[in-house]
Amino acid sequence: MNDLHSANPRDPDFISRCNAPLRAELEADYDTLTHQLQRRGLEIDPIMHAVADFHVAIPSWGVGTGGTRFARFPGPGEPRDVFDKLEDCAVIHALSGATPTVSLHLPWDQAEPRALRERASELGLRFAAVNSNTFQDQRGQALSYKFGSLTHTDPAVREQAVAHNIGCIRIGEALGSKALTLWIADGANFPGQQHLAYAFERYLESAARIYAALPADWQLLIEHKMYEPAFYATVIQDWGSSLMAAQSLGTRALCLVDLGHHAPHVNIEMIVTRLIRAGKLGGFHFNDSKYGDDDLDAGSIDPYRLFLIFNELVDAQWRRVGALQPAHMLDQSHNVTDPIESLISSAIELQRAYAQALLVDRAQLADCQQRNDVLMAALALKRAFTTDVAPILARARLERGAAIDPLAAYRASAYRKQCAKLRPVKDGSRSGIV
Ligand code: LRH
Ligand code: MN
Repeated sequence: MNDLHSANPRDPDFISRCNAPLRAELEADYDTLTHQLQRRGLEIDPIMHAVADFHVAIPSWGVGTGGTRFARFPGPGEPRDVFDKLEDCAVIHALSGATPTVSLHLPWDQAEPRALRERASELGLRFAAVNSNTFQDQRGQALSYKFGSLTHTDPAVREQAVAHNIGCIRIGEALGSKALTLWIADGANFPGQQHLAYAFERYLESAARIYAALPADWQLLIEHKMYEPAFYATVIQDWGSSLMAAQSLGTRALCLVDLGHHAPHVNIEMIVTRLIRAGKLGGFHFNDSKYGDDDLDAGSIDPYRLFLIFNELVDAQWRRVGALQPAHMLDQSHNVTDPIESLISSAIELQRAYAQALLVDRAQLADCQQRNDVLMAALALKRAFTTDVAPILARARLERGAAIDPLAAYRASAYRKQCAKLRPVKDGSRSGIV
């Protein structure tokens, strides 16, 4: 691989040069798995094609090094603006074959929409949901969001927040997005600080005005979060509040599940099943966590939980639950890894969980559940989860013209070193998530 140093990782020739020495081994492994699955009555190719069709959106705010309130340690070759971010997103997609869309955050990614759209299409990218931001005060902003935004007691602040969200929709329209993700930090740090019922009514009133501004083919994705930055009560604190809001707003208001926005040990796959039944599962922000909203790499802490979520999605497909097309997005903060490497491997971890969920023998599982054969029912899931589907994932990438070993190809290209030369270190903020 030595002659491959400082190559353009998006160059199809570079990728096929990286793949060449790996193809024979992949074919052999794929063949072995083909026979293993045939013995289980499973055809491998339809699963591989389903995995190849699985896509997840990249959060623009995830390609720069993330941080915490304590510190942020920027790495070399940090993206300087949204155009650098798009460049990096295109590298992730070229090597993984699984991330053709980018979810922008406004105003962090503010730029001329036509230029953004043109650059994105040059890079083979499209735009997923846009994210509004009324959890920070921007320079020159008239009214502060210190005590809330869409639920603030001052109608002028609510008006400002509604206008910002409508502005995001208009920019999103120009970019070709089809959804607005609405996460607000509104809440309280002290019992008594906020009227819990009235705050929710103010949310519904403000959100209804945002919903009314949605183009006919757009969705509003409501993102709940248990706590942070509010540490006593958050207005849209849980899936119940989110579902109540979505049901009151209208058919195109749906619920977005950020895996890190729940208390430890909460059964998120159960929440997913309930939202599917309500016809309100709009999408995911995939990540992983051990304690709070840690925004760690998807599948890095609890891959079985990720598998169980995809198991519910595949089960719903198997039960022919109609119109189930949740928007899959990653939402992570990469504080100690190269964000591009973390996003490539996280997209692959989602494909892994999906592939394993497609291996579950659902007829056998249903039979065990019906006969209360508890252990065999549990093992029906474990058998799928413990199947090494790596040949399916690599083959799906190859089918997509991507890299059999994307991380090795990324490192062989020395893209980060190239960025370090091209992108002078800007005096990054010493704390904060972006
Ligand atoms: C809130 C959140 C939300 C984004 C932000 C960057 O914790 O998950 O989705 O707006 O992270
Ligand atoms: Mn999120």
